[in-house]
Amino acid sequence: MSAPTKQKKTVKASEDATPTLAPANATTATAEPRKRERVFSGIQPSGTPHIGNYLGAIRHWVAEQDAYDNIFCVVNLHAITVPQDPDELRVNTRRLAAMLFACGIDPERSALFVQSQIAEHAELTWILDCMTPMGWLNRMTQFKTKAGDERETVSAGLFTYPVLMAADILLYQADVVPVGDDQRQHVELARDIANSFNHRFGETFVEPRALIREVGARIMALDNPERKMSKSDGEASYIALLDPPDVVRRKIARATTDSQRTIVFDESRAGIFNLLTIYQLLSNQSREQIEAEFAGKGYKEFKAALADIIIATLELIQRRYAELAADPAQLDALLKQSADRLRPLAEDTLRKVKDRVGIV
Ligand code: ATP
Ligand code: LTN
Repeated sequence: MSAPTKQKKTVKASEDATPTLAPANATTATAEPRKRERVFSGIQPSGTPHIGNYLGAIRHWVAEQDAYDNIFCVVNLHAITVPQDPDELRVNTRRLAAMLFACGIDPERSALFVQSQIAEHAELTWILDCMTPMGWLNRMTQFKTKAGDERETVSAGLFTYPVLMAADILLYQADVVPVGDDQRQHVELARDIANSFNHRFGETFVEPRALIREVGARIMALDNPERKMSKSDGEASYIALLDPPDVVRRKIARATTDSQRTIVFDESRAGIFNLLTIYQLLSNQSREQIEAEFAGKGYKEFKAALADIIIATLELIQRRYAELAADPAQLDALLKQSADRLRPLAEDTLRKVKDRVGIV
C-alpha cells in the first residue's frame, strides 16, 4: 500500500485551536493562537549521548530556542524496544535530562520532559498502530538495520517504534521536527500517518516536517566511517559527551583515516572527511579556512587540534552537568514542571482523536 496522496488543506499551526504552550512559569496551557511554530524532538536514554547526537541534533535545539515554541523529550518508552537493565534505564533517563540542560536547554524557554510521564503517548500510539498499514512499517530502513538477522526475536515494539515516534510528534501538534538524517524516514511516516488520519476522520493533526541540517546531520563512527556514530556501538566508535580529555585524545588519535597526506574536504575519503566535519562544526570556520590552516601539516597535528576543540566544548558541558547531577531533586522538579505544563495539550489532542474514532 502506498502513502496517501497529499491533501490540499492541512491544519495550520496559526489557525488551529490547540492551546499554546504557556510560558515556563505558568502551570496550564492557554487557548491563545500560536505565535511561533512548534518544535518537538526526542532522544533515547539508551547508552551515552555522544558528539553525533550533539552536532546532529542537540546543538540546534539549543541554538534555536528563541525561534520556536520548544518541546524536548527523553524517550524512555522508545528505549525499551531493545532490552534495558531497569536500574540503568532509571539512571540514564535522569542523566540524559541533566545532560540536555547542561548542553544549554533552558527551562525558561523550552519544555523538557520524560515521555512516560505523559500517559497519552502510549494511548495515542495504540490508536495510530491500528491506523498504520504494515507495509509502511515494512519500508523502515532503521528497523531492517537494527533487527538484522534477528527479525524473529526482536520485540514487536522495535517494529512499531516509528508509530510511537509519530504519536510523540502529533500529540503536541508540532510543526517542525529537528533531527539527524537517520530520522528523516520516521518523520515522513509521522506526516503520512497524520495526513491519512486527517483524510479519514477530518482535520485533527498538524502535518509535521523534518528539519535536517546539511552539515553534521550524519556524523560517522570514528573506527568505521562507513557507519553512523551510534550509542549502541562500541566505545571506540564515539566520543561521549562525558569523556574526559585523555579519552578524547586517545579516541581521536586512533580514529580511522587513510594513507594519503593532504587535509582537505574530500567526501570520497570518509574518515578524514568526518573528522574535518566535526572540526568545522565546532570551530565555526569555513572549509577553505580549515584547509588553509592545515595546508602542509600532517594528520597528527590536525588530530591534536581536533582533540583540543572537542575537549574545550565538552569541558563547559561537563562542568554544568556536574552541578545539575548533584541536585537530583531540582532536576526531577524541572522535569515534572514541564510534564505538568504539557499534559493539557496532550489530553486535548487525545480527546479529539478518541472522539473522531468513536472510542468512548
Ligand atoms: P542509536 O544509534 O543507539 O539508535 P542514537 O545515537 O541514534 O541511538 P538517538 O537518541 O536515537 O541516538 O538520537 C537522538 C538524536 O541524535 C536524533 O535526532 C538523531 O537523528 C541524532 N543522531 C544520532 N546519531 C547521529 C549521528 N551519528 N550524526 C548526527 N545526528 C545523529
Ligand atoms: N526515534 C528517535 C527519537 C525520537 C524522536 C521522537 C525524535 C523519539 N520520538 C519524536 C523526534 C521526534 C531516535 O531514535 N533518534
